[in-house]
Amino acid sequence: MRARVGLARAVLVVALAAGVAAIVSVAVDALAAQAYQTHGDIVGFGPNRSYVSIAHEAIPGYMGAMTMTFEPRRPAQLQGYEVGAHVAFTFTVSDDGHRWIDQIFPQVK
Ligand SMILES: [Cu+2]
Repeated sequence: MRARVGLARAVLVVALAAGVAAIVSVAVDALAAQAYQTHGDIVGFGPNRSYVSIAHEAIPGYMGAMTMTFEPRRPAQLQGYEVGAHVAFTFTVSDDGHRWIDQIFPQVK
């Protein structure tokens, strides 16, 4: 009987530790997804605006100025913009390398 209680306690401790480990793992994933902000000029769109190509300014901690593509989280984010528009935006780089636009705003040059 005493051994049973000990085993039950051990199982509980292991289950709690696994739960804590799962929570810590989720928190670390959230930290790993890096968010950045910059601005630039729209130079093109992918089919059905599945992505936008932006000539962006330097992004401190990430890269220098260049032209590259970003994907909208929602199609509506890219509505109303034309090639040549100047935009300010924030984006998150996911573990698999996708650059997701979090927020995008028109900017006056
Ligand atoms: Cu770039």
